[in-house]
Amino acid sequence: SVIASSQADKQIPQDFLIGAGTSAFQIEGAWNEDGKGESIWDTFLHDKNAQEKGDIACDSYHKWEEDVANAKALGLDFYRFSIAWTRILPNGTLNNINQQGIDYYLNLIKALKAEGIEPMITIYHWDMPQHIYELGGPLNTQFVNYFGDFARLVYQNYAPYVKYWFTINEPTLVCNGGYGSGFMAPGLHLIGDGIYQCGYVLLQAHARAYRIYEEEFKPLYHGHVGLVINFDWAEAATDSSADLEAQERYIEFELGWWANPIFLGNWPQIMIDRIADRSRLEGFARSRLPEFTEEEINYINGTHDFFALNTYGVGQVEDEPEPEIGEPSYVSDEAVRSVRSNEFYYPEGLRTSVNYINQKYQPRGIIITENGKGIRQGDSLDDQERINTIRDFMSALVDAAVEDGVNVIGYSVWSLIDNFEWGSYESKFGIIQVDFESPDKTRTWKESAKWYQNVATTRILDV
Ligand code: GBH
Repeated sequence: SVIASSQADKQIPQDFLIGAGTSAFQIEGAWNEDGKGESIWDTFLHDKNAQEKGDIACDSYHKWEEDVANAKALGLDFYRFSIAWTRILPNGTLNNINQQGIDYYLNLIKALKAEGIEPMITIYHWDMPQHIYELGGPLNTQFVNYFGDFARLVYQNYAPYVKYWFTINEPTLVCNGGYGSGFMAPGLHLIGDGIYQCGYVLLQAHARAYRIYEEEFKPLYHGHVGLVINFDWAEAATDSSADLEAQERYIEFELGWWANPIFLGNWPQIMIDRIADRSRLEGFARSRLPEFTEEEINYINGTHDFFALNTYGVGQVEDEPEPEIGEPSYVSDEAVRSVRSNEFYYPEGLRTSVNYINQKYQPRGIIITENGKGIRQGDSLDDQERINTIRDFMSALVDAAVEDGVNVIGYSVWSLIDNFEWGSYESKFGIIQVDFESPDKTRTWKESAKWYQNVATTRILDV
């Protein structure tokens, strides 16, 4: 406001980067144009003849210049987007390189740089080539080679322009969503074992992409590489020892599953022990959680230049009495109950979360790569609820940076524009509205976009 800023206003540190994110499958459309191959998300939605597909989405394949113009007008420091593997390698392998796909991202990157916006690239945001899936996807350790080849090609083309690289977005969603509970592509239900094999391979794939950059590109370009982990902090429902232990299991199964091998060297002992014990009681010959060799541990350990966190809320957990031996499942291995309460809105929990991560993993820096608000019904241009969420989480993050001295690299809102929310267009996350009914997918700023622009340009948070 024009009136002097209130005492509660928070100054955002000068080196704290402010950005917005999207992913290829969620915005690009053009699913079969200019030589693009099929991904598991194309086939998953086509096969079940889904009503809402990603074939056109926001049509950003054609409208990317408008997206860049919006990012510029918002005053963003960076824009995080992903590369569609099938656009540059139609069958996922190096024997068929699609120059038109390479050029698409090169144009996007150069346009961003020309506007002074830092491009940040997610190498893999879930749209696996169908062919790679048919070869076993992340259930086959060959995936590590294919992913490494793809990552190297991406670096070869874009490394001169890009300083922040994310190898894989949210391995939990890849493995649990795609191979565990199966609500995401490729829709397999292997929640007792496939989910862990997927994790075993993805961690090695991430490490391969990290090591390739470290050895072949870092000496020249000095960029930063890391994995993106999604994790919502949760408080224990009570301070009973049972609930506190449940909180610990929750943290280890959700966060430690990925962060421990990368930052500390192996999976959390509690995961190793619980899955081994339950596997034995279930009659398995060995633990459903694969065992890393010494060599694999050393290869994965240390593959981080920062900690990238996607976070959408703060929850509450309580003890789940030891589940009976029956169907093997990640859910019973974890044995945690989420307390569902609409009254529990506790964005300050992000400050706790970031401090916890900082102390335990000692990353070189922490970046929030995604945070935002999904609104299903009634999302309008007047989206005060979204503004409140973004403001409160940013405020907790700024506190962690300024009050607690955590090295926070920045914050990215999800999402720059409304997009395909992995199954439907119902849940909106954009600060910019997309009219999916209109042939040209008209973009219109919501109130949250105006608010975010103000934050990005004044660097003051009006809490
Ligand atoms: C991320 O998934 C993905 O990286 C991204 O592609 C996706 O679009 C985004 O989150 C939003 O879902 O704000 O209360 O509605 C993480 C899994 C599941 C997290 C749905 C957010 C909704 C929380 N997401 N959840 S709410």
